[in-house]
Amino acid sequence: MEANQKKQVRTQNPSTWLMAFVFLSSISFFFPSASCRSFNYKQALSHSLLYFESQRSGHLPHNQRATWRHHSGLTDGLEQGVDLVGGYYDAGDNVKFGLPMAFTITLLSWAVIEYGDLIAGAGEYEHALEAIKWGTDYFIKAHTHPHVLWAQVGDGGTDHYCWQRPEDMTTSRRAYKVDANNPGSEVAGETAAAMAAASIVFRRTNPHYSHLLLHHAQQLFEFGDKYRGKYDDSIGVAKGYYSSVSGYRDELLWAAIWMYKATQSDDYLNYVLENAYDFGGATWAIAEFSWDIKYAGVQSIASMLLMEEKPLKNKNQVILQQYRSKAEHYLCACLGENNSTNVRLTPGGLLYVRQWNNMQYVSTASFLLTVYSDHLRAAGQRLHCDKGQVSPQEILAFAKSQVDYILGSNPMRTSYLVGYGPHFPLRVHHRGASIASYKENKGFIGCTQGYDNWYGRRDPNPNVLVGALVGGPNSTDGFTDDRGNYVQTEACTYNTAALVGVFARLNRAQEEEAFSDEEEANLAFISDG
Ligand SMILES: *[C@@H]1O[C@H](CO)[C@@H](O)[C@H](O)[C@H]1NC(C)=O
Ligand SMILES: *[C@@H]1O[C@H](CO)[C@@H](O)[C@H](O)[C@H]1NC(C)=O
Ligand SMILES: CC(=O)N[C@H]1CO[C@H](CO)[C@@H](O)[C@@H]1O
Repeated sequence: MEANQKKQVRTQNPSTWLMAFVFLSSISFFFPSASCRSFNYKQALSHSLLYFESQRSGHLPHNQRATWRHHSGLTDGLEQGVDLVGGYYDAGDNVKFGLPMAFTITLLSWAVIEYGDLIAGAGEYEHALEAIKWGTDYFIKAHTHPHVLWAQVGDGGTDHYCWQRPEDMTTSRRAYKVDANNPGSEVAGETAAAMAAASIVFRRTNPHYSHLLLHHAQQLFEFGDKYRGKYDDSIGVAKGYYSSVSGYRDELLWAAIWMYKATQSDDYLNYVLENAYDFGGATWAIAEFSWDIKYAGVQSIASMLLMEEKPLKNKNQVILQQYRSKAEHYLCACLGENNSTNVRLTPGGLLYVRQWNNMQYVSTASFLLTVYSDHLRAAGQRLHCDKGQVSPQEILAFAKSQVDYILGSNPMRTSYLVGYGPHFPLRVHHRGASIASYKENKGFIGCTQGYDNWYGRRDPNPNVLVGALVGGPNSTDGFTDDRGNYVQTEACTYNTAALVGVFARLNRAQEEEAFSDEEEANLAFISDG
């Protein structure tokens, strides 16, 4: 059985995170030249969107492509008299955790906002929208009153006692909520951000739905802001799994900036500006962007507002500039271009923040770097780091180096995206994937029976969890493909969500490169002739 505290749990406060950065003067940053090995980013993109179907809870539709899965969690919320059927299991277990689920949907929506055309160009637009809507449909159900949000179904304690397919679950499906008396500003804020971002995504194709999402987002933001409190004080069972270490001030800024993007209403921008210092948005420089800590995301979006042509008041510019300096700290630290503190790299060149599910930080950093580089390019600007200026092309090249590592350009010569390439993890720590498909074996598999007959087997998982990004290697690029090694072999929805836009962007870059190579070849042919 797994350790009690499954997700990465930290006891440090933000100041020790800063101290925890490791200064590696010996590793000088280099920009990887075009790798001789070429990856199929289009296939990686398709795989990544398929993964969300494997994580679905609820009644599965006819067009379900992850065919080894079946309906599950059909009585979720029943005990509490609320319909909470649907949504996503977050990782290798069968709990529906509201905070990481919402962060996943915010990331997916952001990817579509930035790279929707490129995702469509790769033929994956409908799949991307379906992945988002599976989450937002659930959030609509879970938000039963302006000041009530159901933020978890099931609990890690009873869930981890069992190794069962979601289709067989006999664990507690009790639902937990936040409300005015038991506030939860992180989960209200993140769900508001997710719904606001998704409202932008659906604006053109489904205006009614978009409007509905925005309405929920407005109420949730107001709820999270008016009734302030840490969500894991109200939902104690979230502690030890998704404890909010950074508190809710980052989520409130994050929600407000997404509300601003969705509405263009100055009220929300003013919130971001007025709370810039009290909430740490313009002061914290933290080299981690995750389900817990959103500062780098807020700071990046604030910086992009400065790059737009829309005129801003001088006073606003000054505060946004503070946000921008912190965004740059994050980006430069990832690039190894800050003077004193940088994010560590493994000897093989992978960003390394911490042991447990390190890939989540790699994928979010790759996404922020990619988006930022494109906004810089559009504005004709460069990134200013202590060690010098970095061009948008160089930033994208670094993001590419991280993605190429993920897809197989690494010392283990394995892909960490399941189902991609000739070698990938075969024993992903995942209940459903590691037990025979319900479609093939409908016999009930009990709580401990799953441990006895399936968990400990050396065999590969019977179901390939295509598109899942696992926790990944350790600080020296080592990786052990063992189901019990959940620190490395468990995948989470937010790991993959951050890569969707990056795959689409790299696929476009590759197409452009192929096109210019072809042109060159044609020119050579003409001159030869
Ligand atoms: C960074 O370090 C270099 C070399 O020590 C120095 O010249 C430069 O002024 C420093 N930049 C900042 C912003 O501290
Ligand atoms: C990383 O993993 C490899 C192989 O599993 C192991 O040999 C190595 O000692 C590990 N490194 C660290 C720093 O734990
Ligand atoms: C450009 C930049 O933000 N540099 C940062 C480098 O790291 C130091 C120490 O953490 C920060 O104070 C700087 O702001």
